[in-house]
Amino acid sequence: MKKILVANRGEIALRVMRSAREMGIATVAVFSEADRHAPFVRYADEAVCIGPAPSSQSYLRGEKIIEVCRQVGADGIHPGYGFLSENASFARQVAEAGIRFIGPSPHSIEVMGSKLAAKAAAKKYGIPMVPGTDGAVSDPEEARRIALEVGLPVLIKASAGGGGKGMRIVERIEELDEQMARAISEAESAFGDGSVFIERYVAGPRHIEIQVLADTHGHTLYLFERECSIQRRHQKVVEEAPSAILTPALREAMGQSACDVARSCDYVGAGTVEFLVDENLNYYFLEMNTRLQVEHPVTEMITGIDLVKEQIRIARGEQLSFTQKDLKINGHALEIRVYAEDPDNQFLPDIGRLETYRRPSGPGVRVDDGFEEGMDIPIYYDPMIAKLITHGKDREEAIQRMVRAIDDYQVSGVRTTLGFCRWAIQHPAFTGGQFDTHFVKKYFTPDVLHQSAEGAEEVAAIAASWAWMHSIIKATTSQPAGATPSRWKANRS
Ligand code: MV4
Repeated sequence: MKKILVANRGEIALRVMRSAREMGIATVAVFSEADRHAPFVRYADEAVCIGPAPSSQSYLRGEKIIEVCRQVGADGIHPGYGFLSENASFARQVAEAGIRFIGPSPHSIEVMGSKLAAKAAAKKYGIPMVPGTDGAVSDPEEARRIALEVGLPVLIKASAGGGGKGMRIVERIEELDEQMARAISEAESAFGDGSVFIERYVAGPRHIEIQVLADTHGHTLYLFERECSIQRRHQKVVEEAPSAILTPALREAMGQSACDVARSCDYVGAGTVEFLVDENLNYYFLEMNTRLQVEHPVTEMITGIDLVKEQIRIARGEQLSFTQKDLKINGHALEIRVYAEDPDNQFLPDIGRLETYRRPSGPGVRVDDGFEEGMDIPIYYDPMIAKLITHGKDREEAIQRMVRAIDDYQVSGVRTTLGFCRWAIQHPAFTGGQFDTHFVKKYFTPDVLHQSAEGAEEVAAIAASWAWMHSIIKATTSQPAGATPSRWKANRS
């Protein structure tokens, strides 16, 4: 592979190109009109505009992207995450055009894209799964029998869903018929596939996922876990590796299960197997994501492995250069997602211009971002500004380092989730490792961001400066210049 086209934008496009460049591989960016001045476009060796801002007219145009590959002579495509990354027919078209798709086969994407097909494949390997139906359910009598057998509450899930889309909880048996009918019609209109299945509802679970790598020579191994329980409406907020609750034995069992899930669909490349873990440390297979994930950096920090380079090596047909025994966990890593969202206003996107944008740095701090000071955050895409990652010798150091890095981050012009993340990682439930997927729902209200000791100090300082300004205004009846407190400070807590 001599030239890779990155079919994505923002931080992940930049992150992929950096690894390609270190391997002596040329890079090609494709970009929309909204991203003309983005860092990833400038960083690439070549860049081609593929259409207007909306994704449907740019980043989702598979045929156009393959045509660009032909024009520039690219022999590989890295899809990043989102957009075309889990589109089996795109992966197939790429292969048919004689270009390497840096990812798994269309078959693997298809199997894992259907939750029912994924469960059927995993079942053959004896992977632990939540009790429930094996296949799609549409008959109300059968649904009733299963619900009573596994025990209420149950969850109705769409086979074509994922990431929480199309899920319905049923607490009482009288609600089952109606919820089934709704789930089926919703799945039909959202995914064009009305297949749903039923599982017992696991209350208060942790969401732990395992990173796997598989080469084309039959080697499959796991790069430990990522704890992703701190999420808000299925959007991850904080990710960490390793998880504070796994024992070495459980880690190994889950790792083996994850490798078996990968084998069950003949997986090749980097993938992630998601599990639920209940309060008794039972684990259950949920789904497999057949792409590089947003939170992959925490795995890179604790293993020292560059996952993008491994993806590229695997796509070139090389053998993995290490074995399971070679892999060790080194220290602890945290990632927070910095979104241009307003925690005071139901996390609505707060798009606008990054008036001030200064990254933290120093020992153990990594920032994966795709913006620069003065840039506008486009309304067309996900409002993630950056991923802030810290690494330390242990969990406590990683957390302290993250607090420091958040405090060193200077952003103004848009509201961000920095203060929200700062609150989350300092919460006693988080520092004590006692949390589940309901953490944000349980503990967060906007006022928690306005009552910290430091916040109180800032309010006092601002009040004092106002009093001082007033005394000047009274004395001189003229406006003082430059006395407005900087907005990044105001945004911080
Ligand atoms: C569940 C569950 C409880 N019991 N399945 C949500 C995303 C999708 N991957 C599966 N999800 C869940 N499946 C059973 N049988 C709870 C969730 C769930 C969840 C899972 C992972 C991370 C966050 C979550 C938030 C709410 C619900």
